[in-house]
Amino acid sequence: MPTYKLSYFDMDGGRAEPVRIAFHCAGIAFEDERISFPDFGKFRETTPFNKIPVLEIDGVVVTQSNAMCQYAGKLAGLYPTDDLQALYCEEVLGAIEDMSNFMVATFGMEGDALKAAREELADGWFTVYTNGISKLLERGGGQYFAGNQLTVADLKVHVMFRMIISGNLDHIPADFVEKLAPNLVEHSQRIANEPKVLAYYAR
Ligand SMILES: N[C@@H](CCC(=O)N[C@@H](CS)C(=O)NCC(=O)O)C(=O)O
Repeated sequence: MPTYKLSYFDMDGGRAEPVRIAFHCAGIAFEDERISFPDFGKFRETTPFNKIPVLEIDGVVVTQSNAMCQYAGKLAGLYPTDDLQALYCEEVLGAIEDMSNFMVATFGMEGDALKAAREELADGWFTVYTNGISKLLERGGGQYFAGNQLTVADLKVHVMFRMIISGNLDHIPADFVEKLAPNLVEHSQRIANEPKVLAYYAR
């Protein structure tokens, strides 16, 4: 069994969280290195693209959270074996990456500039992507995004949308998702109550 070390911010969310959950579901022990925000400046210089997460497998560093999702998802049985369903799964992972990038562009802003940027985000790209991801859930049958099973796509969507639904993203109304896509609110609650997800957070 290889040794795994996953390095990311010290938060139960973001790009590494679906990978952590998938490793846990696979029953794979990994070093869950949590980087504090003050330490990130130095740590990033040690990474290939100055970004996290990074995953070390037997000491060899790999990057790109969606690739990690696919890898850990396959080990955990949380990735479709059918090629078309795998394509659907990847599509969702990529769409959430796009959303992350739109959101991160507003980080570091303050005051009126933050308010204006977040309102533009809510009216613009977040509306487009929330509607689009809602339709992808319908395409999947309404319960899961791909293969009629829990996959890393559900985990990645859940991690993103539970944050938006929580209302903790300043200037994005807590009912933003409910108004546009109630099926994504139901999905988020359902994924939070999946036995595998409950077991991860109860660990
Ligand atoms: N495509 C990369 C993006 C990684 C990424 O942007 N990570 C953020 C944290 S979630 C980061 O390290 N940002 C630092 C920066 O852009 O300066 C992936 O999916 O892993």
